Parts: sequence; C-alpha cells; structure tokens
Amino acid sequence: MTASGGAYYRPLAIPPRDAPQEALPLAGTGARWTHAERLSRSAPPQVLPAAAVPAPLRDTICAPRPDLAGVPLDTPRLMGILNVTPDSFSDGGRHFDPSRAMAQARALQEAGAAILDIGGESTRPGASPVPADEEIVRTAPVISALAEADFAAPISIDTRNAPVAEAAFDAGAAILNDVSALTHDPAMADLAARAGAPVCLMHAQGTPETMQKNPRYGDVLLDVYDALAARRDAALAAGVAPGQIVLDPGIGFGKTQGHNMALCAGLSLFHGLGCPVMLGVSRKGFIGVIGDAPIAADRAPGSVALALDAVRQGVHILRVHDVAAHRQALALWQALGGGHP
Ligand code: HH2
Repeated sequence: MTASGGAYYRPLAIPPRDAPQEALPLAGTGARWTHAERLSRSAPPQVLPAAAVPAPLRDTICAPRPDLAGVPLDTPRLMGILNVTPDSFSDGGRHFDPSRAMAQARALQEAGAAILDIGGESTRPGASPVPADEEIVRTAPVISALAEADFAAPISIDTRNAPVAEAAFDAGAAILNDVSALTHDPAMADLAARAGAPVCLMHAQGTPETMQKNPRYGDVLLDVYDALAARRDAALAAGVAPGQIVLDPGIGFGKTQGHNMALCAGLSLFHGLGCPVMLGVSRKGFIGVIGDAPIAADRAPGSVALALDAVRQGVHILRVHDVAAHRQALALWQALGGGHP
C-alpha cells in the first residue's frame, strides 16, 4: 500500500531489547519500530515518527500474519531446501536419488526446518526449462513417500508449472512456491485458488535463462514493491485467499549484486504489503563474491549473516540450505534479546 503522492514507508526495525515501550510491533514478529523512512521516486528519503505514517498502512505494517499451513509466523521459520535435480547451483545431483531425497528431508526437519521446499527444476541463472512430466517424476514420488511416512513439516512445491503443482498437491504438498509469481503458467492462478493452499509469490525480472543479462530497475526496492503488490492483487483477483499469500523479493532473479543488497537492506518495506515475507539468499552467488567463497557449499556464514539482518527486519520465513547453521544462529540471536522468545 502506498500513500497518496507516490510515497512508500519503510519501518525502521529495532530489536526488542533496544525498543522503547511505545514501540510498535512489526508484522506480528518480535521486531519493533518507532520510526519509518518515507521513500519516493522524486524526493530524498525522510525519517518520520510512526505516527506520521498513514493509519491504514501503519496498521498493516503492525498486524500479525496468519499461520502458514499450520506454521505460526510470530517467530522466524526456516524453510529447508530439497532440490531433487541433477543441476541445482549448490546441491544439484546430491539428492536426485529418491532414497537420498527422503534422508535429506528427514535431516532438514531434524535440524529445525518448519517447512520443506521441494523443487524438481533448477532456476539458477542460465538454466533451461525442464519438461513438466520430468519435474513430476522427480518430485511427486518423494512427496508421496514423505506423506505416507507421516512427515510432520508441511511440504512446499517449488514450481512454475501447474501440472507439477497439481501432482504435488495430490501427493500431499501443502504450499505452492512459484518463482514466477503465477505468471509462467496461465493455469497456475486458478489452480492455486482451487487448491486453497498458501502460495509464495516471488519477484523475478525475466526468466532463469536470460534474467542475469543486464537487469535494470528505476529504483529496485520500489519497483519490486510495486511488482509484488500487483502480483498479490492478481492472486487475490484469481481467488487466492488474502491470508494465504506470502511475498518474496526474489534475490538473484534478474538482479545485480547491488540490487540484491538494496533489497536485503530495505526488506522491512515489504511489510507494507500486508503478507508474510520470505527471503531466499542461501548460498547465492553474490554472497560468494562479497564473502570470497567461490564454492556454493562454503557460503553458510554469509547466508547466516544476511538471514540475521532479515530477522532483525521482521522476516517471517528464511529459505535455506544450511538449516542447522541458521537454527544455531537464531538461538543465539534470540538469547541476546534480538527477538522472538
Ligand atoms: N531461490 C531459488 C529457488 N526457489 N523460491 C523462493 N521463494 N525464493 C528464492 O529465493 C528461491 C526460490 C534458487 O535457489 P536453489 O533452489 O537453491 O537453486 P536452484 O534453482 O539451482 O535449484
């Protein structure tokens, strides 16, 4: 929601330990805020007290978010990544075999994943699309086997294709994670509405094949905000329930390093859209560049650093490969009074 005159308000997050009594809650999380940065495309940023934020937007920023497939979002939740692909950028081929996929799913849950995200198509920069039939063969049997084994964490299917999502729902998946925000497959919006399942709408500029070829924005934070608002509204118009939409700025999807950093630094802006916020930075290339870690599996420390800053800003869901490392970091952050008992 933007106020009249094209203004955007980014709540400036404070950990509860440092927050004065009058501080407001941030999207139902432990984070707090007393001031907001007023942003616009035509004027320099200006810091204002929360009382100066238009009341409906202020209420939206503060409000708790509903549970996601039974997972409460009052504390940051880890979504463990399980790529059943031969070619994902950091774990491709490692869990391609169904029994190894099952073992990894259990390991992620034991390590602290509240949600498991299963994908059968790499969307790394330059990746070619995978036929839907192949994506189904990779993902649906693993989801069925987990459902039959009474796997406790809700399963999310990471796909852009409606037949894959449908097969996953039939097999027992509870959440849809679509990196195209329901734009890739014209049948996806209707399927999402019919399924009545929570949907993550992720921002991407372009398609995985070409998205890193010279991505451009006017103001990346505001452009992604507007684009997510439009995708949220399209999902609502298609019949997805308001409490079932999660939004994700899509780190690395048609973004330079500068774009990624601007989105991570300004993440709290997205609370103005009134939905839970998800972030997926785990092991991504820019962490390797800034953190001097050319091998993706060596990027857990940099991933954790960005995750903690996102938690400071009231993020609800962190999509991560290294669940145990994130869980440990969150426990220390919380013990220090960072938020979320
Ligand atoms: N990133 C990837 C895939 N799916 N979904 C959401 N919501 N947010 C993300 O940032 C996101 C995502 C890419 O990471 P990964 O799955 O590890 O790699 P690959 O696409 O190569 O399988």
